[in-house]
Amino acid sequence: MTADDSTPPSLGKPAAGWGALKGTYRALVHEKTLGEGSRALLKVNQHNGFDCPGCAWPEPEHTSRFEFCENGAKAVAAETTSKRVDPAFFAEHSVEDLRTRESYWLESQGRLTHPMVLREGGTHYEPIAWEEAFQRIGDALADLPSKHHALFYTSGRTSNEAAFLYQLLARVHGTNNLPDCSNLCHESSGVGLGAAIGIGKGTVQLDDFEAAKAIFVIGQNPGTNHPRMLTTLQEAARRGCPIVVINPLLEAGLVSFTHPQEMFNTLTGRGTDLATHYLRPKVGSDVALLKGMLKRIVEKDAMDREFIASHTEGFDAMAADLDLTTWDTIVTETGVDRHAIEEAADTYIASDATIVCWAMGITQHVNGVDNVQAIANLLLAMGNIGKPGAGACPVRGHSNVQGDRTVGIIERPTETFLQRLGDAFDFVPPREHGHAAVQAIEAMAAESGHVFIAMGGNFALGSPDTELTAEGLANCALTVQISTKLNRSHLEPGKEALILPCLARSEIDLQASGPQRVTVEDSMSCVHASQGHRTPPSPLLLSEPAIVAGMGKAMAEAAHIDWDHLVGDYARIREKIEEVIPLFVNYEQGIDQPGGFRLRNAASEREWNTEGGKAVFHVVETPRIRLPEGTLRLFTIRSHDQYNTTIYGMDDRYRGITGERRVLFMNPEDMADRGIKTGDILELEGPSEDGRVRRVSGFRAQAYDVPRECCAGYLPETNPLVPVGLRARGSHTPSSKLIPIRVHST
Ligand SMILES: Nc1nc2c(c(=O)[nH]1)N[C@H]1C(S)=C(S)[C@@H](COP(=O)(O)OP(=O)(O)OC[C@H]3O[C@@H](n4cnc5c(=O)[nH]c(N)nc54)[C@H](O)[C@@H]3O)O[C@H]1N2
Ligand SMILES: Nc1nc2c(c(=O)[nH]1)N[C@H]1C(S)=C(S)[C@@H](COP(=O)(O)OP(=O)(O)OC[C@H]3O[C@@H](n4cnc5c(=O)[nH]c(N)nc54)[C@H](O)[C@@H]3O)O[C@H]1N2
Ligand SMILES: [Mo]
Repeated sequence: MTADDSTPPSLGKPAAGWGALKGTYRALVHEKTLGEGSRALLKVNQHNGFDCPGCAWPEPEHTSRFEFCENGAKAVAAETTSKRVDPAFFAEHSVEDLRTRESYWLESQGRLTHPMVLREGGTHYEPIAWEEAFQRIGDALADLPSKHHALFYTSGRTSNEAAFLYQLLARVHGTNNLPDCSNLCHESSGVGLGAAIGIGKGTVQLDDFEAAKAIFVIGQNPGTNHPRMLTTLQEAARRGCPIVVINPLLEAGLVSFTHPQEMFNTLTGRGTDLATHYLRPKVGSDVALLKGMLKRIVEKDAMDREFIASHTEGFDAMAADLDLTTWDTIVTETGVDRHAIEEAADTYIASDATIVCWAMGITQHVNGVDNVQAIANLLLAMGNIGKPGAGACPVRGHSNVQGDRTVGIIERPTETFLQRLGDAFDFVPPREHGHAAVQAIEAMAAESGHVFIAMGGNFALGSPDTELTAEGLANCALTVQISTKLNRSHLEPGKEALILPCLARSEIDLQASGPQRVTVEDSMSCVHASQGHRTPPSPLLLSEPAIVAGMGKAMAEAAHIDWDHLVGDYARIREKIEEVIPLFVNYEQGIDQPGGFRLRNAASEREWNTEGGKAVFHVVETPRIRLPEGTLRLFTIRSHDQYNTTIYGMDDRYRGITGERRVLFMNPEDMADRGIKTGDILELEGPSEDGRVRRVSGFRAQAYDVPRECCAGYLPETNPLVPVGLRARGSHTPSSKLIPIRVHST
């Protein structure tokens, strides 16, 4: 059954509640892991347990027994599945055959158990011994025409220890080509905040939510993507803290929420109302809306003048630009009326401590960096950084994407970092900046013979321009995927391809000195330990650090590093991290504490590591989006049953969709203009100015409450429409939230 009117059918029912309990149970049953999976769930986010492999929302310090959510449970169930993808599976299914399967099917086949190779000209993956696999990587890297033909991709589940060794490996090889999923995700936050407040991270801690007098949630859908955040918002709502949402879609999770653990004492089934204000701008118009709020603040002379004078620069230029931005423009661009924007501004003005949270609705735009800087302007105007209950909160995606960056997964490292790394490991790291994700795609597509190594993730589907990315991967001399589960990236091989299966978070990682713990950093700069307790699904699996060490030992340039020593006890890797990155102080003792420790965040102490030593107001351009007649703004979103490219199920409960993913959510008037009815089958055509045809078909039209001229579809099915060149100025983040498309009935 699917919804066919223009309001999400699930609205009116609170998010989570019984649905979440049922969803958890179903995920465990589907993965045939009811016993194992449930036991594993008891260890999630507990001291001496493992970090939830789901999102990067922090754990409260005094956790209750069940510190996980429905979607965390799905991630754990997916890991602890009793199903296996072994050599017999690969003997039965050719690569050609597997390419005809949906991602959902690939994911459901279970855990990878053996290292596998697809030899040049081969039709099937075959088992390969670890030593031979490592040797082939070493040989392929040695054969490259230049060091920069090697690309080392990372996805954000990788632990600090594995990530640190991996960036070392890339740099010892001789390149800074370390594209990562952050390039596709929060890069605009890093770049925008770096320039505004001198650090590319958020400034708040979990405790701040208890002290906040207003909370803004912009371009984020926590009900699905950070469900534990709803508990925090619920507590805030209950004590009367206003919650202002800015989002073109009315997301059920932000309207009302019932905590699954309270189901039994809220027999009425009524949830807590969350959003007190819900503004629904057209996609891509946030800068205009934020400028409207700032205009109001200036008009009412509500700025924190003392803070502005002593801590910032650039206010006057920013204010002068506001004068040039008329309310007419603001209202036309956003489609939101002036009164609603002024009300949101008045809520902001009335609060003396405000937190602004945001995610992909802000960062994945051509003006993603501007969006972030407009948010920073708003915060700085009233001194809302560096005091209790206030600050910037970019809510990260993957559970350790922030930590990976901290320990060196970056294509533009600083000179200081490189010097310290070189000193600690006795080599001269390369200085040339490397490729971010989109540049890696362009490089692979333009020239054959690269070696592409992926530490986790699903580059083939997570990336924009799916066809171009596949061409790039096919051009490679060797592709290597370090993975837990089968995915599309294994089926877009280079001339030769390797699958290296690794341990997952919940599993025992046994090395020479005994079982190991790893560390991760959450969205609020807290670093803590994670230790698995389950028996791995196959004795052949290696940990991610051990796989990096195996590759290192096969590389002549890396021979001077004692990889076995480092991997024998991960505390030795942490010692090296501490030596290279001064932010880490007493690392080992820090992670012995329940809840771990927080990395120093200078901006939250009002110390601004910018060029001028002050926080900076930026003049940002007001977007004037003028698309050719008939074009719609497509924004790509996650369903409730997926983790990025991993599809757990075919439903999207809060949006009322069941059993399908090729859906285009459209405004009813836009449908009428085109003679389209709910249920019609559509072809979607993306930009083609660069001469490439971008098309996907078989999408079912669904009337939905979206602003005019905007429409939404799920990633990764819509990724073939996202041009690699359509990306944020300054951060190269693909414009996944505003792709000009045309729709045709077929
Ligand atoms: N269960 C689950 N959890 C996840 C993930 C997952 O796939 N599944 N993914 C993880 C990752 S890597 C990430 S980065 C996060 C992503 O977390 P989110 O950013 O919440 O994910 P999206 O689905 O991309 O949702 C973006 C939201 O922005 C809104 N939006 C779109 N365009 C605009 C715009 O122009 N302006 C505004 N104001 N809003 C807009 C959309 O309506 C949507 O509500 O979640 C992480 N957690
Ligand atoms: N159109 C569109 N495209 C997008 C986005 C969007 O909003 N719209 N969002 C972007 C964002 S925010 C992100 S972060 C990227 C995500 O891009 P990626 O991070 O590349 O993709 P994921 O789907 O998160 O990766 C899933 C795979 O990771 C592997 N895996 C899972 N756990 C582990 C582990 O513990 N170790 C290892 N080694 N492997 C593991 C499994 O094999 C699984 O198939 O996608 C981006 N793409
Ligand atoms: Mo992400």
